[in-house]
Amino acid sequence: MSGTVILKWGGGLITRKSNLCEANYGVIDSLSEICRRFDKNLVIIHGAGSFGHLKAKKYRLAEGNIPGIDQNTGVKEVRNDMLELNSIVVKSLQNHGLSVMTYPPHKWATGTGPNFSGELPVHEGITVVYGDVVDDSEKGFGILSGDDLMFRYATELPNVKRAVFAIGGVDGILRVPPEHAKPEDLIEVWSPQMEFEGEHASDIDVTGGIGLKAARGAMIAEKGVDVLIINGEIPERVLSAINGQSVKGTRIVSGNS
Ligand code: IP8
Repeated sequence: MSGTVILKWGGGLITRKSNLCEANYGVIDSLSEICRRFDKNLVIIHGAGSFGHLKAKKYRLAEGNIPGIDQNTGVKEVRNDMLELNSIVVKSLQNHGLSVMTYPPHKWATGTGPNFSGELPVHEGITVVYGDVVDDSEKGFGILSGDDLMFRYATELPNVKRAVFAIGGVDGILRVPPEHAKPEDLIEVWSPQMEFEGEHASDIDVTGGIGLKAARGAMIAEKGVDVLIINGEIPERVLSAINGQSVKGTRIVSGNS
């Protein structure tokens, strides 16, 4: 097994985003089946979807500690809900016969954004980490997005073959919001100079939606790693993408290419 692929399972893909703590078991199992058919090391970074964003929003956790508001319950609940989603993901991978180790970020990472602190844990086989509520020396706590973990794993592990963001509901980055998009609105190659009207469900999401994926994708591409955003609801696309075969989706190139 030479090389590692870094794969995001988007929160909107593996959960039903507007229903609190509802996992999409069918999608999770189909992604696990794809991982079973893959012969390199994998780092899977899963998002939060309805196990993280709804309560994080309610308790304003992305803003850190707000004097006068009791956010402790929120921090505990979201950490527990994320552990539950994580265990659904890990069990599904294990049921497919895979060797998996998971490392909850609130136990090893501090700070938010791409420069968070902490040594990236890795397992020979499948490593699983996820977007989480982490401690922060200035704000008390904050939300570390899986997209920031993608950046660090893709650029700091040795011999990374590519980084793939598998998302729900769309084929990649679209020129217009998904509800207005036609097939020709898929941007096949995106660089940071290009504008798009990506949807960011800010009523639900406390991190950055597709815009954050595009931004972190460009930072990864800048370091010479191939980056793709694809529709994770179509399992064969995920397999082609992680194998480096041509696939429908958006390839991200750095601003310098
Ligand atoms: O869905 C967010 O992670 P993301 C983590 O990868 C929480 O941005 C707890 C909302």
